[in-house]
Amino acid sequence: MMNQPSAVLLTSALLSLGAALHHPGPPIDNRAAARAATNDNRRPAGSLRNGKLELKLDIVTAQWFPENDSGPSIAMEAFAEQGREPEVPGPMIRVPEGTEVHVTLHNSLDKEALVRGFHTRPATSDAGIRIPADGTREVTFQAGAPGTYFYWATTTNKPLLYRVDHDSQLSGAFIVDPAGAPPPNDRVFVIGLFSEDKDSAAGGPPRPREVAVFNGKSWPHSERFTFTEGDTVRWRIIDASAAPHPMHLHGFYFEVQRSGSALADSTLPPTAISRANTRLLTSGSTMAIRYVAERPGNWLFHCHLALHVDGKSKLANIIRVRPWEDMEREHAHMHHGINEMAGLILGIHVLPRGDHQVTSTAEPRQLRLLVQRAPNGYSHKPAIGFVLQQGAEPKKDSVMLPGPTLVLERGRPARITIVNKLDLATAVHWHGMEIESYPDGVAGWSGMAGKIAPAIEPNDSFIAEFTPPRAGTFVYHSHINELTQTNSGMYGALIVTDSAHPYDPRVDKIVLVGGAGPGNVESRSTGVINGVVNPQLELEAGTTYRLRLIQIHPQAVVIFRLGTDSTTARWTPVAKDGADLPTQQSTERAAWVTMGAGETGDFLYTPDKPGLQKLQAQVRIAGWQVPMLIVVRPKRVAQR
Ligand SMILES: [Cu+2]
Repeated sequence: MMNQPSAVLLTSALLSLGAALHHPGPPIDNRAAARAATNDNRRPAGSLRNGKLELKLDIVTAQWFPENDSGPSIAMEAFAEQGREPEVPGPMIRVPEGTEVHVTLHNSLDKEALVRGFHTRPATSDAGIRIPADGTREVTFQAGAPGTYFYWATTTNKPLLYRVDHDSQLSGAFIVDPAGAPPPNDRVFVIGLFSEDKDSAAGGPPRPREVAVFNGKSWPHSERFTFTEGDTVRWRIIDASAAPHPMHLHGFYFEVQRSGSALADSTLPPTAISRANTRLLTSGSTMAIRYVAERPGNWLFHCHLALHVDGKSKLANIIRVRPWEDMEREHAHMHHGINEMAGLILGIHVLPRGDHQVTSTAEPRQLRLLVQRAPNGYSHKPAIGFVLQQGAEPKKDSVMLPGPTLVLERGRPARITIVNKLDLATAVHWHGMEIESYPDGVAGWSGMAGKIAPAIEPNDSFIAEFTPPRAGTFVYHSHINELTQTNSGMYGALIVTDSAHPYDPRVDKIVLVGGAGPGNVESRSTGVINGVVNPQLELEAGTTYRLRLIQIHPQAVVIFRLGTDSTTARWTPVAKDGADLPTQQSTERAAWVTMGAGETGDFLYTPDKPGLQKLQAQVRIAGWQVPMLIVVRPKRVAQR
């Protein structure tokens, strides 16, 4: 799989920009005066009669408001259903299986548009339909097989992977429901990504800026949901953007039921790993997920790439092309709460059903975690990270890179005091843990009305109390300004044990990929494994090891491959995101896996003979890779 964010970066650096930006200001012409409505994908477009859908779509220019409805806006290209205002994302086509679809497409722009997605599913390719300026084309086709699909257009003649310009919101959901049943009670989300780099067009250094949206809106202006504990939620997510998005759900797992693309969609086979709290959605792919809102409180569903949830990824910062340092300075003084983030985030409130009693009477495990800064933690770059206090207070500049491995027991309460010794506010998220909302680590959000967790201000502390309900491989990390904080070292492995899941460092090997110093959009943080660029592991032939892979680099999609230069080893996945896999998904296979930020995976591996192996962690295009050298020793012969 490609590491698409760098493709975005590269492309945006090559784009030349002609369209006018408005903040606010007079519209360029009358077309630009039309305001793009936010489409929440609840209204099927067109008119459906006697098994036939009639739909008239126009491509127009419209003023898009990705944040506040009275906030900054920009002239974008958008789809409009005839007789209605333009919409971002485009009008949703939703029909039962067996429907004949007749679409009249008009292009009101003064340039050619290439439109894709108006064809029968499944399909193996789609040549698209070219519509000249002011041209009209008609197309009739059978909707085809049920699934989650989308249609989209480009006016810059780009493949989806490179479509980030003013045509980047020309996307619409296309849902085909099974025949003979009422449409399921679900919701549909189209992901959009607008990216621009003004300076490089003028020959200056690249300064790409991005705005990422769910159904046309960026957090905290995206939709929020209120469920009651125990409710089942069904969502369809469509990545119609040029980037991959590792989608993470706080508080509970989701089950991936279907996985697809613009062309085809299918249920997951029983052997495919389907349960996750983080799943990588690549550019152009779709997924249908289901989850039970199991515990009360405030939760998030969000992309785990830092830039797609960063408060600096706002339209105003694209329009003003502000230097990164300015944005950082402003960010540092922001009141930390939900406004500190922006982009691909959906808020979830779960109301309690009945009483909640804390049942465990076990003595809590007490830990004291300090968050500190080491000025030269990464040779020449400052590190921000954790240090575990054992006895006397650690030195002011001591930081563990990565953070200490925390080993907790399933069912035993943990009481972790986080002491913030930084001059920045912070918050710590126990990623993947099915715990109460209050200690979940989203400042200004976690908890419930009346008791919302604050950010941990400088010299302040926070006590996270929770009881891990499941044994497995998890990770903890900063949930504030991750480009700086998580990239700079605020991450560590979190292992929960029980009798069936012991943690024995002789056979349990943590492979933790994270950032190697502060990153930003102009220069991404490079990566390290277990805090170093040249990690080594010593194993013994014939012994079975549990490799606990954790990917928490917030700017990377990492491909792991274990083997020699010429051969790929075999391993057996046994857990994903901390949850054990069902037997039919836990089968031996070639030892490689792609992981987005926030994913973990446990793999059993038995080196069969002595020699050198390598576990390569590689990021395509972005240009860093970390090889972990594995020295396999001969099996020790038992002494007589
Ligand atoms: Cu993302």
